Amino acid sequence: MTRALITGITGQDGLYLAELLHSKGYEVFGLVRGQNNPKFDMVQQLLPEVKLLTGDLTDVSSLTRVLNIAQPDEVYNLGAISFVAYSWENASLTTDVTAKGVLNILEATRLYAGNDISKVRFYQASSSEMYGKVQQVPQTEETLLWPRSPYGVAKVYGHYMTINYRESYGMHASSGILFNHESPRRGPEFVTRKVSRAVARIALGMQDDITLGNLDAKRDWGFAGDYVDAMWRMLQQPEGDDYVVATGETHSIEELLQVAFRVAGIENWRDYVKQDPRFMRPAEVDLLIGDPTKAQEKLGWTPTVGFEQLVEMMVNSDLAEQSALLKK
Ligand code: NAP
Ligand code: G4F
Repeated sequence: MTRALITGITGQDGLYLAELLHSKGYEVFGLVRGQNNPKFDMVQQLLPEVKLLTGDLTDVSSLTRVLNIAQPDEVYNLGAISFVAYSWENASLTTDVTAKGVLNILEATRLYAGNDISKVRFYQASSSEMYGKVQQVPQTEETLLWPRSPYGVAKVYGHYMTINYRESYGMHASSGILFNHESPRRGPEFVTRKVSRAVARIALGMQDDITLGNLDAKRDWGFAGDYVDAMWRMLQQPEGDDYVVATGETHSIEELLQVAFRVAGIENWRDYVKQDPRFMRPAEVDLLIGDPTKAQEKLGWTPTVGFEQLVEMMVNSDLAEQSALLKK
């Protein structure tokens, strides 16, 4: 039985990845941070077969303990402070977790492997936010990185540290440069879920409008379930490498709003949308669009859910969730 350790198991991707690995017959271990983290019970109820261990990416000794208990063949480092807007307000913490945390888990993994570095394979959750002020359209594995937030800078550190462990120690370490991926499990602070939830509540008469920031930014949005499959495929290759995972399509926040309101039967969406500078960022990433050719050719990976289907899935899920709340 292959054994896997997932950091960030309580997040969107961690849950999908744990389900995928379990369906493939893996023994799955998950790192959960904090004392009495309420998400511990949530994961245990959803995935009772997963073994949860407490630890924190900022605490190397906890990572060493967890690795020794889990004895993984594969380590997926998904844990991070992942909300870009929050990263300006908590830049030092973001650096500790999202940058230095990668070094901590890489080093703990190297020490766990001991004299046999081939004993374990490593995945790092890198991000299209690393492209920031984009220097090439579409973005590839070779595009110059120009991060525009403390989060983006931290991810660049983790990306290069992963490459360094591959090149310095021969570790099977892969960096997935994942573009935005969403699902009904997306945190409500991110724009897609903020929109899908608000649209559902507006359609049900529970809320009057939604207040957002920049509506012009464009993102390459895919479905999280597809993206965790790409992570797994990376670790099944003979060598570690870097891969862009994206749909190759981009859409603005305005288009997101238009489709989301249409799913709920509302055409005059502008009547329900307000803007407020408090949701604007000190520096914006205006346009992200990835070129997934390498992932397609080497991993045999293709996205299965398109933009409109994704938005429909999220709005319908929130309509069901909010209707249930109304009935209570
Ligand atoms: P998410 O839902 O925000 O999950 C982040 C996870 O990190 C949570 O489980 C969180 O635990 C955990 N975490 C936070 N601080 C930690 C710490 N100090 N020690 C250990 N764990 C900690 O993020 P996601 O959307 O699933 O994304 C997964 C990874 O992919 C992240 O690294 C993210 O930066 C990266 N990424 C995401 C996207 C995307 O579009 N979703 C794109 C590119 C890259 P709690 O639940 O306890 O807070
Ligand atoms: O949904 P977002 O907060 O995601 P963002 O900043 O693109 O980051 C996400 O994707 C990255 C991959 O590229 C991940 F690495 C990262 O961890 C995270 O998962 O914002 C998307 C866009 C931005 O341009 C933002 O300015 O939506 C714009 N936006 C406009 N109004 C808003 C809002 N974003 C949020 N969260 N809330 C708003 O009210």
